[in-house]
Amino acid sequence: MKVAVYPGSFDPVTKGHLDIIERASKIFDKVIVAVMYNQSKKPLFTPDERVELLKMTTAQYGNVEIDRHTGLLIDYLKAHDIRIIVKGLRAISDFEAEFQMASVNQKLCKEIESVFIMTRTEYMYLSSSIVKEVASLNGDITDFVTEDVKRAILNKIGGV
Ligand code: COD
Repeated sequence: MKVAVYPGSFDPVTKGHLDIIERASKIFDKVIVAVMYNQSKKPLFTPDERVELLKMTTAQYGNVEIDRHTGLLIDYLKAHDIRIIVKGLRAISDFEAEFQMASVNQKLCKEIESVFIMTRTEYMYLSSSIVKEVASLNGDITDFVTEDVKRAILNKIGGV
C-alpha cells in the first residue's frame, strides 16, 4: 500500500491545499495530511482547530486522514513507517524553500522521497497568509476557502 504524508501549517486550509489533497488521493492509496509546526510562522489557528477544519473539508475522500505532529517531519514518517512526502509547488518562490526542505529531509533519512504536485494556475497566487490578510482588511475570501473555513476565519478575526 502506497501511503504518503502531506505536511504543512494549514493555517487555515485553502482551496489550493484542497486541490493538492484531492490530486494526491488519486495517486496514493492513502494520504495523511499532517498539521505540523513551522517555526517561522505565527499561526492564527491552534493545531486542534486546523485539524478540525481539515477534517471538515476532506470528509468526502475515503483515503485521506488528518493527523498532527509537533516534532521533526522525518520522525513522524519513521514512527509510521512511511517513506513518501507530498508537497505542493506554486511559483518559483516555493522552489527554493521546498528544495531545501526536501534535501534536508533526505539527508536526515535517505529512504525518504519528496514528491511535488504542481499547483493549478487558478491557485498559484493562493496562500493561507494572503487569505488571512484579505479577510482582516474586510475583503471577500469566498473564492479562496470553503464556507466552513471562511466562517472560522471571520469568527477568529472578529469579522462576524
Ligand atoms: N497551491 C499548491 N500548493 C500549495 C498552495 C497552493 N495554492 N498553498 C500551499 N501549498 C503547498 C505548499 O507549497 C506546501 O508544500 C504545502 O502546501 C503546505 O503549505 P503551508 O504553507 O500550509 O505549510 P508550510 O510551508 O508552512 O509547511 C512547512 C512544514 C510545516 C511542512 C515544515 O516547516 C516542517 O516540515 N516542519 C516540521 C519540522 C521539521 O521537520 N523541520 C525540518 C524541515 S527540513
